[in-house]
Amino acid sequence: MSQQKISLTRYLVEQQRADGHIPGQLRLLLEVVARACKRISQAVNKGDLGDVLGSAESENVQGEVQKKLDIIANEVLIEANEWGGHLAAMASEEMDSIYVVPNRYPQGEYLLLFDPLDGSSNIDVNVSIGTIFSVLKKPEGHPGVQEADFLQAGAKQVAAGYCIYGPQTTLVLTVGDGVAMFTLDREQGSFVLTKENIQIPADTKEFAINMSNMRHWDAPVKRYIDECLAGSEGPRGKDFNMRWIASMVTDVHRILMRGGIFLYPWDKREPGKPGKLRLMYEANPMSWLVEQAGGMATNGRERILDIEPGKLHERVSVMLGSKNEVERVTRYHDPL
Ligand code: P6P
Repeated sequence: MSQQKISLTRYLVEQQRADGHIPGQLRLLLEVVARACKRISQAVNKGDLGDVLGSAESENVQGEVQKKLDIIANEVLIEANEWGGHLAAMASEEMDSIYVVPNRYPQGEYLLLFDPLDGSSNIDVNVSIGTIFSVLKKPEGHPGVQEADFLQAGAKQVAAGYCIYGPQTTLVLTVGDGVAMFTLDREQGSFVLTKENIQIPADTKEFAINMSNMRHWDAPVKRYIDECLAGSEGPRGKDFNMRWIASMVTDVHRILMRGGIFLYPWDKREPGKPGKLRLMYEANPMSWLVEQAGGMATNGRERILDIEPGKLHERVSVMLGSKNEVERVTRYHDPL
């Protein structure tokens, strides 16, 4: 008999049953996010056949030109999540401030943060992109919700994941009990468990970094990459391969599937910024997934999940993936 397909709902119910690992409201939240990702996948897959490509002629809080699909994905996530009663508020890369659930709906105990469509520079050239999401609990002890309630270290997340819109539409998720992957079965219209307990190999021969920024890097990152480039004749004694898709969700997915190290370090192009990537809804969810899969994630000096955020759209330097490689590049930043 063919192996029984386990749906996302069944997986979450069984996790919930296992000593109440997932409270009912969190399970509902994750199912709603998954349904929203299915809708985003449909919009992404339209391409030129739908009025979804190209620029929206607007900028987001980061000062980046928004693609039409950035805005569509953001709206899909807001509309899907605002009425269910599981959320108090949402935060998005595409919105300057938090979105508080309107009074016409019940407010819940969770906070949802997301990059609705990461890697959007790839949309118009048909390269994989994705949605990244992070879930926190709203702090107790005061009525209502404000931006400060979101400013929690990544170690406080209760769920994190992404959905990658590529050759397959795949949802990757952790609730603190390992990393599971669900592939969208378009005939059934549901996500089906296809991998669980994903583990990142501790060693790798593959690094991901935007090499065009090399002259702007700090010395420890330059040393690490130079040693990789020196290959088997150099101090590492082995040859390395390089990948850079310019879509964090896709580069991280590859690392979860076969190992590797992803780096987007601080560089001197904008010395006042700690890095390009955002802490709350890119680095934190990806770092938790990587740690749950046996990998490591630092900003070169400290564990990303320990960073106490000062503002919602805070940026951070990111080095994550195969544990032994991240340990090495982190050690180069702080020689004993
Ligand atoms: P660059 C996409 O815009 C993103 O935020 C990440 O998904 C990706 O890793 C990075 O920026 C790519 O940046 O400077 O190489 O275009």
